[in-house]
Amino acid sequence: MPERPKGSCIPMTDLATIAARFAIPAPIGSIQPLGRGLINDTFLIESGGSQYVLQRINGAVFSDPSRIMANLRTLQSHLIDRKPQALRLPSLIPTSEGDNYLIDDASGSWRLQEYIPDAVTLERIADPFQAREVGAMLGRFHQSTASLPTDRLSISLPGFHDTPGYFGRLVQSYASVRISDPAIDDCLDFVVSRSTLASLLEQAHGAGDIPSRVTHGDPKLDNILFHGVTGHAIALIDLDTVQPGLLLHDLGDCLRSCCNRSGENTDDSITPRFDLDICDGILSGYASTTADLLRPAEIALMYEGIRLLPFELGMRFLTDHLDGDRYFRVEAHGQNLHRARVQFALVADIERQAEQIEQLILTHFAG
Ligand code: GN1
Ligand code: MG
Repeated sequence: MPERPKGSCIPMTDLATIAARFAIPAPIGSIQPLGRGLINDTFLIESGGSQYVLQRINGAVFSDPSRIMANLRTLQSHLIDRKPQALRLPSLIPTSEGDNYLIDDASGSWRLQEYIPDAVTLERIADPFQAREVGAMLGRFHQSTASLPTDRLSISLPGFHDTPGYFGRLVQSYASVRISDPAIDDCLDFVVSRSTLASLLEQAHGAGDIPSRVTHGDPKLDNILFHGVTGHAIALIDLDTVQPGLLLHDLGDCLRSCCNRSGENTDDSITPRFDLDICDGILSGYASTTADLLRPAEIALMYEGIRLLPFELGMRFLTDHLDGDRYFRVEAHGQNLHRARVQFALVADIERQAEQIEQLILTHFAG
């Protein structure tokens, strides 16, 4: 994989020049870095009294940004027809030439989106109301896209949830680097002792038990916007990974992010925990907006999906650490190893609470 572009090095004057090429009022006002994303470079732009989100799409990850843009258009027009309540997606602002995105002199792809006003993101879930709101939002997304045939969407990121593929690449990277680090060896033992988990959902999908559906791909807490006053979840952002996939990948990813109250970058003094009350709230909200959507096999495999996503992300972080931090943004070498350990600790806590999680699934989805 090529080196990731270094977003923090983009001079502000260049950013202003890029922003001015979109159909927004001149002159461009303030420009600030925005969000905690690990892949794209994101900036908040002010112009003509309005705010916008300017993003450079990481070309080392997304080789064909036109697919992302086509998917966004397909999704937006599907949702406009259906008008689901309280499911807003940020709209795209075209370039002055009427294109959906622009390519700069260094072949970087840029796009501009509206900045949804009155909305906030949460760093942590604080109460059951917020947990329910998260689940209800993800459910609304799945329910309202269930009638969009998956073949109308392109694959924007091939192999994105190919867990067996991630497993293979981790084993390969481990074999090819010559570092001796007990922390890495422990992680690898943890992964290898659970190798059968990697292919569980793929197999069920291959056997026709669980269908391909429209997925968000990255429904972590940062990507859900809440109304600043009412506290209701109102919008989903970061739609680059919207593509055909498995519903259980989305649900598992949302839970691994939200139920880990200490976040993806906790320090070593904190043992990451999978919070059952938050899980309860999210599943209850999700069940309330997805009546009859889930197949029995999806419900039967839900626990494994919850266990799988932190397992997969842990493997991705660990591989990137071994490969020299080429995929996920880091502040220092070692951060991806640490992130991997947090995800594996979460897997272990999920396994420790397996019975209670299965019980919550039964409570919300049986019958
Ligand atoms: C990446 O860029 P960001 O933070 O939205 C990653 C997700 C991971 C997430 C972990 C395209 O998302 O898959 O779950 O980091 N996105 C991609 O924080 O790989
Ligand atoms: Mg993302």
